[in-house]
Amino acid sequence: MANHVYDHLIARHADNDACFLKRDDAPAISYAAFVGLVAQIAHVLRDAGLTPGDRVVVQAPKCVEMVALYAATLQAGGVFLPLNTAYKRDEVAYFVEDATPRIVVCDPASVETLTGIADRAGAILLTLDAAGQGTLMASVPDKPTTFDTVPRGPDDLAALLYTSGTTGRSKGAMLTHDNLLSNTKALTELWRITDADTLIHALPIFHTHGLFVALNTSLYAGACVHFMPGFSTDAILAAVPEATMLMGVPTFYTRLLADHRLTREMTSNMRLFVSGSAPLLAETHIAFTQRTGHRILERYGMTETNMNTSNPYDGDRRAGTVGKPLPGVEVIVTDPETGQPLPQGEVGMIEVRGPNVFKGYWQMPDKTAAELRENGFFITGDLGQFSEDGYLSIVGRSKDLIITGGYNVYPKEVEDVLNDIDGVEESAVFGVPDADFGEAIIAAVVMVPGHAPTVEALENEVADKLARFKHPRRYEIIDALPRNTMGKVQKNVLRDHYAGAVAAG
Ligand code: MLC
Ligand code: AMP
Repeated sequence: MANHVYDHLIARHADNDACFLKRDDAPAISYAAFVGLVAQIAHVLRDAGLTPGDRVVVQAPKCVEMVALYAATLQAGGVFLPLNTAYKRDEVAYFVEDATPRIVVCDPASVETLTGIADRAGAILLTLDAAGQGTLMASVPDKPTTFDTVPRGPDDLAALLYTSGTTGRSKGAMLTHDNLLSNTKALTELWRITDADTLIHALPIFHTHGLFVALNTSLYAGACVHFMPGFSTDAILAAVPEATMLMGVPTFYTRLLADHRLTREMTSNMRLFVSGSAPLLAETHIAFTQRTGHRILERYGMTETNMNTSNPYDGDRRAGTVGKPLPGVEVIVTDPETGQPLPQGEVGMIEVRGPNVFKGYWQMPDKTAAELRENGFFITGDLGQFSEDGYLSIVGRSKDLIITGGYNVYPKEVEDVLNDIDGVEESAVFGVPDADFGEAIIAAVVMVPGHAPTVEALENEVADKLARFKHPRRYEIIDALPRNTMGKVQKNVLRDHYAGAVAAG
């Protein structure tokens, strides 16, 4: 048996001397050199005890070696589990405990924090820093540049990506080799990605967008990737004249638009700008076209499903819509109460079925059963509507979720931390429109009379427990939360009342 993803994405490049990863501060890596590095790291993983199906948890800075670690995990038959570098100790501890990995790879700066966590899970701890150095790499130069690839079939797990849940505990989305490969093929074809492309890569590589959508398609097509450590307007504008593609979240586009150096002339070599992970405002889409002549191509996806829909490459890229279902993917809109399909034009729950849809949540059969129907449709929690000619618009979310700069934050997780603080009676966390991040987080907090902690104390506790992007940007201390007659907190009332509060400072 072959190795489904490795064979199609990596093995084919063994003799390809073309550029794979181009960097501003270091030499480029060719495809052939990358294949060799991947094999060397696969040896390290196997020597560290990795057996097929074992999880490899990685919380490391974005670097070439981390991309190679992803590919090496697949070649060695493992399951890749990347974590946001912003996650704090308690957050990482949960993922490691839940996923019981064989190997944990972290930044050397986090070793002290992670040693106990890895030990408790029985995992080996290795390190990898931003320069691509660490104990993971120590013996790499001594390893052979070929490795006997471990066979993996289409239905075997390739990755476990955690998504937060509305009810608290994060869920590990089990993604198979075919989930990744089928989506990679569909996107590469649809977006016409070839070995003549140069993609600007400024996204993090611990999420679906930067890891699978951007890197897998490039690997499949043999494209060159201009690999940046993170988002920088200056670096992107400097790269644009030589590049052909950019993939980003809407914040990328609003920030680029805010810079007068972005012009039609300087983007004339560009072929495609893709946006996703959060709603792109129609006004941003229109302003971008007016400035550059390019129509941003918006697509819609999720951790559980990879990409579901895309605006067309040829044809109308319609502002405010996420386009049409990808080839092989079925998208329906159903009545959220009954699950019955609704007539075209009505707003309802978006459900998705296809080879892109995950296998279920790691060790959570009840949650899987609640969201993944027996007939294969996944209930996304997004509310949408089809136009007469088949374009999907996302009009809201039934899940209590905030998306800030492309990162998902479930209010419940933040409220739990706040409610545990001595002197806090209760809290409600919600998002308000924000020009930079799309949504910004606000916490309305009700204190126990006579025991009120300071806002600084709230901030400190949240900072200790949660990644920075989950922190409320503003705290509103109020006497009581607004509730409806059923006793449910009316977040829409809070949202309406405090919209603009962040901008107003
Ligand atoms: C950084 N900060 C954020 C934040 N990113 N706060 C809220 N939301 C975010 N997204 C914090 C920083 O820690 C900093 O804190 C302050 O905000 C200002 O940071 P910055 O320097 O302006 O941020 P920057 O580093 O430039 O990052 C912004 C960003 C980044 C938008 C470039 O967040 C990003 O790359 N987002 C992409 C996320 C992504 O890949 N999503 C895909 C998920 S997959 P302080 O302490 O300095 O105030 C998915 C499926 C699909 O959704 O369909 O794709
Ligand atoms: P994640 O769980 O990080 O994979 O985030 C997935 C969610 O991001 C989806 O369920 C949507 O709510 C949202 N999303 C992704 N792409 C888009 C888009 N183009 N427009 C609006 N929302 C989007």
